Amino acid sequence: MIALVTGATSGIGKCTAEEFAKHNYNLIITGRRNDRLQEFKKELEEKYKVKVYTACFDIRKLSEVESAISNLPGEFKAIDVLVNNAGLAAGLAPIQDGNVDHWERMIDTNIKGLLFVTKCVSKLMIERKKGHIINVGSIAGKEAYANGNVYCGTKHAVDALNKGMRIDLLPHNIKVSAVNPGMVETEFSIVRFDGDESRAKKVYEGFEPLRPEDIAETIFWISNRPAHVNINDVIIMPAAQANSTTVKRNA
Ligand code: NDP
Ligand code: 8X3
Repeated sequence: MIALVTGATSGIGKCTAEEFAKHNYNLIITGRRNDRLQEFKKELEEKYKVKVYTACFDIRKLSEVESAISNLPGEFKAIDVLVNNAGLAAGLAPIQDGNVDHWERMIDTNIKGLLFVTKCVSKLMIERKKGHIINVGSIAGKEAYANGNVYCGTKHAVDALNKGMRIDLLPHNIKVSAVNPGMVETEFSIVRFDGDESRAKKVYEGFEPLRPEDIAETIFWISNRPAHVNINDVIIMPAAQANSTTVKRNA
């Protein structure tokens, strides 16, 4: 079995790749930071004795996505599971003060990047009449929160695309599912706040956030249901987080 995980250099994607490796899947790991990909490949191959192919590309660039997928070695073209995980938030500001570069980065990555990868990989799945696409959405794709405007918009788009893909790929025997997490402590907030680690740390202070492993286990569980079962959509939150903005923090 082969799983392709986008954004496997950090956080949820990295843990998801490891979860599949633990269960003996061969892996295609992707991201823009090649040093991390090479190091992770070595670690997975040594620890789990699986085959790992690295594909370093920017999901925002259609030509890079097309060439990465068409250049996959033959044995890695038989992708059973695609995890559309790569994504980011950039900034947190009221709409009128929004930074247009931030908006473009989020729209290009979270929506267009996910679409580019899906278009290329679904064609391979259609040829084999089997496959499973698991989209990483967010609680931000279910509700909007103050200053989250464009990030929430991109994740609402993922929610709609998840439903649309499921319909279009149904005749081809391809399952489509989504996982929508609440707050998970990864590099997400460091990226959102442009490298400001102390601001990022505050996001997760005073309560126990989800760990990337929690999401990885859920993704693997979704991928591993019996053939006649599909998990359409999962919302997974820290026990201390009721919705996007209601968090029970210690005083
Ligand atoms: P991280 O910042 O830890 O990981 C993000 C991953 O996405 C990295 O591997 C990064 O790799 C990759 N990525 C980002 N942009 C690109 C790009 N243009 N091309 C290729 N890869 C890219 O964050 P998380 O693990 O938290 O985020 C993973 C997903 O989970 C995202 O879609 C996020 O929106 C979603 N999510 C996160 C939540 C959280 O609270 N953390 C909650 C809900 C959803 P590289 O930089 O090497 O390219
Ligand atoms: C990330 C969840 O609420 O921190 O998708 O933006 S949130």
